Amino acid sequence: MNGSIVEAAVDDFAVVSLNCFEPCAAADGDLNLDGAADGQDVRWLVDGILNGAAQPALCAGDFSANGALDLADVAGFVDTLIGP
Ligand SMILES: [Ca+2]
Ligand SMILES: [Ca+2]
Repeated sequence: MNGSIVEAAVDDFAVVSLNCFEPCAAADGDLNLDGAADGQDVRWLVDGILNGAAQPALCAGDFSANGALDLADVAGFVDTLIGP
């Protein structure tokens, strides 16, 4: 290139996908957001483990804090259901 100037420009682009996730607060087990962690949330946890889940259900059930509903969350969920 010996001193020559190369100019380039981007004149057209599109954002095809943008995911903005808020950090999760501590999981509370209330996956269906009805105000209580109870048996009604079991189906939501199972469905989330099998099929994935979006916020806020993901945050409510992600006891292992790894960003996904998985088997690692079951113990924390059960502890919440039967806890004091
Ligand atoms: Ca609930
Ligand atoms: Ca998890």
